[in-house]
Amino acid sequence: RFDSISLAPPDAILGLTEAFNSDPRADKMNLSVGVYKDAAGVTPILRCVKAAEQKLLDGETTKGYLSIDGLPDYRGAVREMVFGDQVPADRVAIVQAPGGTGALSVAADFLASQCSAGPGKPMRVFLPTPTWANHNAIMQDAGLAVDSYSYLGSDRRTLDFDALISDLKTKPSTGDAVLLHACCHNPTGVDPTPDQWQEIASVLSQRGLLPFVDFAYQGFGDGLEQDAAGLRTILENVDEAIVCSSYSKNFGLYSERVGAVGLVAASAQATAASLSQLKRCVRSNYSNPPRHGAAIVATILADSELTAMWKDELEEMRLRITSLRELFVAGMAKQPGAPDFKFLLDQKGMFSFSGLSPMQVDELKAKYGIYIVGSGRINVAGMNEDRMDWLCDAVADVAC
Ligand code: PLP
Ligand code: TYF
Repeated sequence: RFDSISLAPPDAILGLTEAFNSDPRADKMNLSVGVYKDAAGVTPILRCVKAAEQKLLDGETTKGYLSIDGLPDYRGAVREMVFGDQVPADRVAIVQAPGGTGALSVAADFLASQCSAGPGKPMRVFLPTPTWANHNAIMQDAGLAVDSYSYLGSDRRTLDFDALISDLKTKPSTGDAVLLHACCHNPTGVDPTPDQWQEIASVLSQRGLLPFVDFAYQGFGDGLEQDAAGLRTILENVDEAIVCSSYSKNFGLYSERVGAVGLVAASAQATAASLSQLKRCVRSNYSNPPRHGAAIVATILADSELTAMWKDELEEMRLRITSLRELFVAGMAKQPGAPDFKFLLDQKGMFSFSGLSPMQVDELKAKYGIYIVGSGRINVAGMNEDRMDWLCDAVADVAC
């Protein structure tokens, strides 16, 4: 009966944003949820998106259902962005999904229903420690067994690569999956170097482990192609992979729910069979995906002018985040007795582990209305040039 149901815990990140929204202080600052904010403090609609929407509005003739795997032009564009021409088209299946989260969920359902690590051995998914909190819930809800591998070092600011490799060599069995963040690791901002990707790829290949790649921040690290370099290295070494991509961040389409599952198989036949099973997972879940967000992405990427505009706008967001990192580090360096935050400059994407303790995080919220996730993860993209001195004074007040 419903009256025996207990309250579910709130989402640690989205729950903080609810608290932020109801905080009456005018000078509050949200450094929790991973959304980009411009210098005026708003999450903007990209100009290329507005232009594409105008085109769609003028040209759209039907609201009929999409096919189960989504809009063909969108799927083609995703294949090019994620896989380039590295894998022959007949070995890649792309399924449009509602956001990166929807993609992870479809992929997890697919793995849980179709894959095992041997007769009677359910597949396990190994997640980095730490990882995006939702990973655990999505995998478990799909019925996959979840385990972990080492990622962040005890300094909480660099990769413990020896521990990572040692875990990948010993913990998973052949046929298990290893979840990797393609770039801009959430929540740490710490990514492997090209040499480290090479070694990870070799271990995956030698041990027969499936790369399960979460690609939510393409273009926010070093650039669109550069951010795919780790994935390219993996795909040079293995003949099967599953990649969940999201266009929430790099097209600013958060609420439109645009993502995709990209599956690479060893043969055209295995690809076709896998695609049919991915479609079965979609069908029994939400039948077919929503059109609008995917149509925006497809419209932009089919038009060279809009594509150029998008690349400029994405680059502007990426470079601005880098400059916010620099301003914050420089601002903190001027604070007497403050911890050294230079390590933030080596980290990629929206997030960094700041090293702030849960107590310091609480104090920043109570005293200043600065909202940071309890782990100390900060969304650099929520900072603001004009208020950097104020932010640095506040952080120094709790951290010195
Ligand atoms: N994966 C990671 C690592 C993320 O940070 C996010 C953030 O939202 C997602 C997946 C999900 O993306 P989406 O908002 O497109 O569902
Ligand atoms: O980590 C983040 O902030 C983003 C946004 O349940 C997000 O990935 C956070 C929590 C969540 C869904 C999205």
